[in-house]
Amino acid sequence: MRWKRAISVLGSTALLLGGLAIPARATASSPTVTIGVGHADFPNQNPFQHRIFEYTDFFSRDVSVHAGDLVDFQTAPTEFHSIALAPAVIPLPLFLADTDDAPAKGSGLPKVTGGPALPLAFTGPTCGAFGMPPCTFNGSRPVNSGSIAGFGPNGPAAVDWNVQIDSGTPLGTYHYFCYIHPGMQGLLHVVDPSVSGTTQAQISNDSSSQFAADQGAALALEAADSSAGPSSGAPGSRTWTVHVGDTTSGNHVAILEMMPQALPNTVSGDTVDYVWGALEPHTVGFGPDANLPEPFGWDCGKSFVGFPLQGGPGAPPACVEVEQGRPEIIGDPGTPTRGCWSVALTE
Ligand SMILES: [Cu+2]
Repeated sequence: MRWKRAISVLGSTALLLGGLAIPARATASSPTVTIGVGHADFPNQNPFQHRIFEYTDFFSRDVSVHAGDLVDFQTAPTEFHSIALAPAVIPLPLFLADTDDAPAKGSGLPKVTGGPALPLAFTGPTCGAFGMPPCTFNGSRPVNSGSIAGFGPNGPAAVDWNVQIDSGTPLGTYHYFCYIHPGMQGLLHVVDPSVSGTTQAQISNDSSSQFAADQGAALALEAADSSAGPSSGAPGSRTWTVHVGDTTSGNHVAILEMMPQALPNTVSGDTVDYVWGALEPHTVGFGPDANLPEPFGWDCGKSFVGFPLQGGPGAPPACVEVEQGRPEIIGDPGTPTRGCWSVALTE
């Protein structure tokens, strides 16, 4: 028995948006500070080993600047996020429960349909990116990056998004966050000129500690999820558990991996429970890959128009259903936001 893929919305949207990726260096003027968006961890980000740690975290999470400063939110290579700086966190969901289709097979839970944050995840930057003037934040209105993928013209690269803190911005605490990853948040304090801002060295220090903690939590969770044995009972009556990705308790690392990656000791009659972790939608399919539907696409009622893996979703087809005022994007088939799906093994 084998399973071929667990495709996260992030991994697949990063692929979809590869063509929109923007070159790495964004501005002629130097940023006052650079805040990391996600983190490179190449030993644990290896698609050929079918395991990717996605760092849904800012490095660092608490930074002080002055009005007039330029802040560079720098997305790490291969990471994919949609970030904003705003007076308060805006909790827009990326997915909603699909209310007009039958529940997902296996889990019996609702399928998912695109939520109001999804367009942000598919729309490129309009300011602050390479070749564009910085976005301007004045303390009263949010500024959005749109989708930023950590890819340059020649492959994975750090990608900048620059925000000018307007000279008239009131002193106070503001929020940077990701529309895709609810746990990914930080505080930007605009402080009086008589008070020091955070130095880049301090940000690096804080980031090192955060990264060590995030990575440690992810490695521990991966080990725990990969080590579960079967339920008790005779071979042929046991239940095995496979984690379809997982998210660390602080929501700062999403593990994109089937855990364990292999179940060599299953026999006919055993059952495998596929358990979805929090916050990351995935699909489970049984290969070969060429026989599997695309993981995301347009819902046309009785049919499904999958997104191509490159070039983005494009315009919705004429057949698309409209749900809550939006063309319905759906994870297919049987993709719950979380839950459990059981497969009985037979010969
Ligand atoms: Cu994110």
